[in-house]
Amino acid sequence: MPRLSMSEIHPAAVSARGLQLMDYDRATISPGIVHLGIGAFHRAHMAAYVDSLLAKAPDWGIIGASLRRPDTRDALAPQDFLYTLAIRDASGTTPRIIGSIVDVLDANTQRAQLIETMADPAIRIVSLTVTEKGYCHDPSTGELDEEHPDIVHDLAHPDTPISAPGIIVAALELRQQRGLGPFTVMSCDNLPSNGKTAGRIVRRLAELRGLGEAFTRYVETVRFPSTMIDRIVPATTDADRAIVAELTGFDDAWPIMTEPFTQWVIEDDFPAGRPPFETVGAELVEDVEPFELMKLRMLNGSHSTMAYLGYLAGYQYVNEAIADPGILKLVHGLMTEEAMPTLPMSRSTLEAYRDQLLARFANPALKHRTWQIAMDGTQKLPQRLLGTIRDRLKAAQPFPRLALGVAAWMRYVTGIDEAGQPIEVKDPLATRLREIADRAGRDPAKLADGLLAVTEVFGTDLAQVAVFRDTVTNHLKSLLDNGVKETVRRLG
Ligand code: CS2
Repeated sequence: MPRLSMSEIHPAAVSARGLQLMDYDRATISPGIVHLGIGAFHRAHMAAYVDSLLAKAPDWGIIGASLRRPDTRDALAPQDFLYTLAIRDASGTTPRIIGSIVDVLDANTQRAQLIETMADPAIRIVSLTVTEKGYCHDPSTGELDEEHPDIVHDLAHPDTPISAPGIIVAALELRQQRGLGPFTVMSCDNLPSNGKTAGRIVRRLAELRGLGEAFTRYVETVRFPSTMIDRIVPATTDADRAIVAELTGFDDAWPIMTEPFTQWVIEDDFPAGRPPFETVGAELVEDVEPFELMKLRMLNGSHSTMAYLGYLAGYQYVNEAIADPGILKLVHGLMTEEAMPTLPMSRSTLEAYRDQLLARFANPALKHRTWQIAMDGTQKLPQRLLGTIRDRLKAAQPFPRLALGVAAWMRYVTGIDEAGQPIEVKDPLATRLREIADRAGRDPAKLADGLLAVTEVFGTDLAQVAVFRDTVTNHLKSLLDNGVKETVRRLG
């Protein structure tokens, strides 16, 4: 089977197989965007939008960069950076070849080239999907974590930065020295006010660099539009590779599997210019916050809750968890009774959004692992569950289902599932969580108190709120004594 690449694509043969191909001449594409964090999500989302607009705007190709591992570059380089996006639901799989990524750099071995590329006048946008932890911030406050090992490194070695904020600051420094205007920084991560958060972190790091007034003023002119990004993208497996090969007739080292749904809401604030995103389905708005809040609290809040409960109960995939009537009822209630009243949208908009989410979670073709979503809980809980809980507390309203989501995370980080099997808990704070869990054993009050003292997650306020602590502790006791299914059933 031929390896996917430009020379192997013969349009007639390809379209006979129902394979959707790019509608532009790839030789005419030049880069306008550097994207940090070229993982599966970006390749299913922004890269697909950009692919749809390159015929009209060929100077917005993407140069991707991996900050941690060279695996994406190694997989895509032999295939001219082309890859298959396979869109899946119960009715089947639709493959599409994406060509918007024109190069991928591996930051570890091509650091100087990456920073130099970002300082190229043709680059007008630097976008990011580096996950929550890539911002090196305190998730509960959203401020730069100045003690973060990557930040400490970048301050000591400013010319060889390893963090995303460090790389951005280094590139801005070069642009300023060369008399070039700044690029626009567009965060596409699931953080609250992701643009504002990115801006705060980059400005603080620039300040810590102590490069003087002129540089501080330059960095103040950088724009950081917020975005709400949405598409469910499970990690690719070997079984997926085989499905894609069968469908397309190509050997693709790294296809991406996703769902039909996609959404992108962007704050229109790009002084250095932007591609015509609005012509390919993105919504350009003045204020993205209401959309972001809706998505984080309803989609991601449900996702994390289902991930912890579902994993513990033995459900490998989200669609299996949501097929459990108890979990479905819980997630429906979490959205309707607890999250929706905290959101500024109309009731009918929120109900339609909820119903669409429940259908998306049930997509049987996606194979989205609960373990994947369970990852990095300390970085996710604040914006997915705790912000909603704070609003419920302020309004003197109950939050039993949100509290169960928090308790399920606590139960999950003990590292043993309900069948007594070890859980591979992936989290930047995993070691600390492990120590707290080991010290507490199966004592729910000790475990809850120990974890509530992790201020990066809970801030300094929540542990002091008796009703919050008690609700979480009671749920945790029930999870430990009775298991997930019984606890969910009792909640009704
Ligand atoms: C998920 C998200 O892995 C996770 O934590 O909740 O990646 C989710 O699939 C996306 O935000 C959907 O847009």
